[in-house]
Amino acid sequence: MKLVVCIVHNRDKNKITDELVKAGFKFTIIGSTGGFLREGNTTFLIGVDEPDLPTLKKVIGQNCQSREQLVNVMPFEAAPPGAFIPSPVKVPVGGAVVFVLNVDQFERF
Ligand code: 2BA
Repeated sequence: MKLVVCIVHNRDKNKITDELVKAGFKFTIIGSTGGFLREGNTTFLIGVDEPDLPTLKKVIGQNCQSREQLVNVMPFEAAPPGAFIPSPVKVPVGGAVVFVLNVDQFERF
């Protein structure tokens, strides 16, 4: 068994949730915050049998979009008075960041 940790943009949360349920996957949704943008994103924990992994990756890949977002590199409030404030830069955000971990044991009591 594998544990898939999948981080997506909040905008893709509902679509991915619907499609995962439709495809019969079991999962937990955690509200999370990206360390760089410090915006809310969504983390899925999905326990999956190894043969189902390719299907899962397909469902994730087909239901989250990569997009560009403008961000200020230095938060305005963190800049000292009179400091040069860099103009916003574009960073690619999403579609999904996926980690696949081995599961030593899975028990249900
Ligand atoms: P954030 O940390 O808020 O990052 C949002 C996007 O900002 C990233 O998209 C990336 O395009 C850009 N970015 C992140 N760190 C950067 C940096 N140091 N310099 C320049 N640009 C940077 P994604 O790579 O698609 O990541 C989306 C979210 O997935 C991240 O939100 C974070 O919550 C999570 N994530 C990504 N890589 C991770 C990792 N290695 N470990 C844990 N979480 C990760």
